Amino acid sequence: MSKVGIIMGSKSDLPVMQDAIDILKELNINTEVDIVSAHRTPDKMFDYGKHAHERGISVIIAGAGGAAHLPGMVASLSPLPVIGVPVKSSNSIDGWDSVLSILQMPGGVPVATVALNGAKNAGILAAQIIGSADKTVLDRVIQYKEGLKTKVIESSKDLNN
Ligand code: RP5
Repeated sequence: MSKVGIIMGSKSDLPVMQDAIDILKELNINTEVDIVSAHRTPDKMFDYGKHAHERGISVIIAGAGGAAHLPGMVASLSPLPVIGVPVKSSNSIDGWDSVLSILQMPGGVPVATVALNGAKNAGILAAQIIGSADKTVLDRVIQYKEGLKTKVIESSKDLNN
């Protein structure tokens, strides 16, 4: 079964990245979570980027903050789709540094960048990528979206009660 690899530059990113772990658990998709720092463990990052696809990982979610080089560097090393999560970390000035470090990739090396701290959407996007080739996962995504619709309809009913 497909797995999503979730990596982050530091354990301090975990409170944000937990949203990706949680939504993928809810969608019943296996994850492999690790800390991989582009700057502090560059050899581990190279190894991860080169070999993740060989052990059943089909999408990578990479979160980092500040000078956030992890998603882009992993995208340069891996044939897998990489979803980048900009984190508003302690070394981030205002979040824009994290966003732009991940977003502005050169042609040929895409990183699908979600919103600042948008790890939940990264998880959903990873599920949708897997779901495009796996009917069981696609059905779970459809159900999840139905749930979103129901919640909005229910909350608007509450307004007039
Ligand atoms: C980045 O630096 C990490 O992804 C994290 O967002 C930020 C701060 O890391 P720590 O100093 O908290 O370990 O590389």
